[in-house]
Amino acid sequence: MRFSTKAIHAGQDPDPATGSVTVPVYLTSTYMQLRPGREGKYVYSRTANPTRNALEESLAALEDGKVGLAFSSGLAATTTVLMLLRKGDHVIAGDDIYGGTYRLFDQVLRNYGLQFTYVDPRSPDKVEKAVRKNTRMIWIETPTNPLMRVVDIRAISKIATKNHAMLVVDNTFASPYLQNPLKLGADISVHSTTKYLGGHSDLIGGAAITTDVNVGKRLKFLQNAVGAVPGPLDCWLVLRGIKTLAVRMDRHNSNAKQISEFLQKEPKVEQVYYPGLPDHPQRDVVKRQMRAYGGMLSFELKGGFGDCEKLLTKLRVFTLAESLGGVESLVEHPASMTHASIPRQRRMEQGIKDTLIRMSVGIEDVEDLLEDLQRGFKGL
Ligand code: P1T
Repeated sequence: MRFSTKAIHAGQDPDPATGSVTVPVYLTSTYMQLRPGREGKYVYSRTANPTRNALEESLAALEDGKVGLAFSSGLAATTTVLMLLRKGDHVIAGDDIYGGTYRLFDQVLRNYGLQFTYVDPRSPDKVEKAVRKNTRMIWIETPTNPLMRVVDIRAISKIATKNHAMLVVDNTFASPYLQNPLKLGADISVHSTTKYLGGHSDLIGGAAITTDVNVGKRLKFLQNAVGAVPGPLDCWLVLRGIKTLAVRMDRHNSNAKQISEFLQKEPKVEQVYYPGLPDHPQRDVVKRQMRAYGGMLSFELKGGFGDCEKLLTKLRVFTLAESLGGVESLVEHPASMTHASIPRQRRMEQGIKDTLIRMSVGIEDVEDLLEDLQRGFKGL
């Protein structure tokens, strides 16, 4: 089956009991057993739930993986994946990642004896040089949050394989419609399903998908043992979102492309970061590993923070809010919002300046978005 068909049908056969065309929401915590000690297919909803199972099958199909697992948030998926490691293990992580992921690594998991080195993964040499004897995992995002840098998944996967480390790719920004890390050599693809997969800014969820059955078994064990599972209603909402993922992404893509071109021409804009622009520095990698470019972009404003604040509060169709990947357009200020948990010095070194603005371009009529921006820039 091709992507759009899988998105509607994988894991979502009509309900055998009733013929219901959509997967029922199994709002139950526990299941009647016929005899003690002999477990039926379902026992307890932390371990398995039919609505969650449907979502997990769908996620596996979308990423061409063997095992898909759903979690209560993107960070819950990340935490559980990191629990594949042991005290003393070393992780090489990309230096431009979601602020919350950095906070989890640096302020939580480091206290449990995991070691982290941050490198710019656009340079495979730097990743290779950071490998230690105890390196067990390489963690990258691509495109990155918020600078839209692109990492060559295949090149990094070669380094991971050579050094017996797992490669994990946070595929949230691209979604499985635009990029499939497992096909490019990654071991695990992670998502915040809060974003494009859910698609309507109405839930918090996460996912981890792998082609490696043994890794999948261990992750399933951890999913139950750690317990960061989503409720059935949230699973159902993600499943419903997934059905329209392909059509939404096409529109996100075309709207973001037009907005990136508008911003490039706007005199108050210093620099636009969008993988769909011909002058994106990793254009060749983009072309190799992404089907299209998505709805996320960021840009540097000329002037100071005052101008940023003015613009962000003048927009009417774009909503000032964290998060991304929903049908509505959002705009935010990484330095004070999504990436505020990264120390300022470090943020500056990475290029997340106080004048950086990030947009999640929605699927509204692009003319309304462009008019909103024209109005916003007027008088800056
Ligand atoms: O919010 P949660 O569902 O826990 O997902 C965390 C997460 C993981 N990975 C990436 C690439 C993300 O962007 C996020 C969450 N990001 C935002 C809330 C944001 O506005 O960037």
